[in-house]
Amino acid sequence: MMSLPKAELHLHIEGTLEPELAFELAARNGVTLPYADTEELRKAYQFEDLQSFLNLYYELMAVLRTERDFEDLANAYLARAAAQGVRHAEIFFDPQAHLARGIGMGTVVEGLWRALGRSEEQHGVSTRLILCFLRDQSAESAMETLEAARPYLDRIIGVGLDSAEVGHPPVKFREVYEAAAALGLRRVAHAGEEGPPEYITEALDLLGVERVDHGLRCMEDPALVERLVRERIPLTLCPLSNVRLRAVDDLAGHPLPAMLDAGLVCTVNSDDPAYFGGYVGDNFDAVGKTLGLSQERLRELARNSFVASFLEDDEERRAR
Ligand code: ES4
Ligand code: ZN
Repeated sequence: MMSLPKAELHLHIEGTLEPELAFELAARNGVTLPYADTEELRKAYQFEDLQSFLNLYYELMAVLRTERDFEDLANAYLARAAAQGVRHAEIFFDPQAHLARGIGMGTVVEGLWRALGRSEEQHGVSTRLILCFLRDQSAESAMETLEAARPYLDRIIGVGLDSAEVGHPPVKFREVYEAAAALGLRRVAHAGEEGPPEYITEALDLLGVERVDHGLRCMEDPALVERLVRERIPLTLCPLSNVRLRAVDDLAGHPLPAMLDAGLVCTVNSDDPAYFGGYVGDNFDAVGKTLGLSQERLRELARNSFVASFLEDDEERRAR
């Protein structure tokens, strides 16, 4: 399923930082990592839950310092994505994690843009950027971040919400999502990864999201499933992420087949591929093999990824 044309809609660019590149950037920037080498670092990729992953994810960001670093990061992702059949990528980034380290919004966006701006030509992958707010930081900090992004909004299609979910319900970010909507930004949010189904409902009703990232736990609430089907709200699922962060016991027990049978608009994505053992084609292969999905089902997932994207109809036709 590597060659099947697909769009990737749930991808954290900081989560594409492979150990080799992390060490290369550390050396280039004079940053010391608390791991001897890539092998020792890889051994730290055993996660208990979302938070244990986030701790390492934020720690390794220390190596990302210059525009060139962000460019190299994005370029490496786009090359790997292209090799797995990705034709279009809507890419999350976490500016607050960089602003907190003294790295400006301009460094992050301009750096990513150096790679994204030539991606269609170089890799055959069209791109969009989605700015994510860290939900475990304050609503005020999110509003300041949106303000800091104002000069770059021509390069940002929408906003998202990520990081530690439980205890940080969508309602906390109602005002900043209203402000984002007033600026013409599209809206998505992580909900129902570790958090309860109520967070999915809140993200729809209070934040006005058009897509739900993960949304896995909707399956606990049949009325919510019915609503998501009726309103054709796409879910951006990340099967290998769910296994590694223990949102499911194992891949064989992943609810994706039941979700497709229920009529949900599901897409398959990689989330943080450097950490979770696979890029998006690997996720397709894994669900195809382990969940026994038919070719028709896999094609449906790929088709959904374009329908659920923020591409205009004519761009969508050209991409798939
Ligand atoms: C994330 Cl898997 C996941 N969930 C929530 N926030 C995140 N940030 C990066 N990866
Ligand atoms: Zn995610």
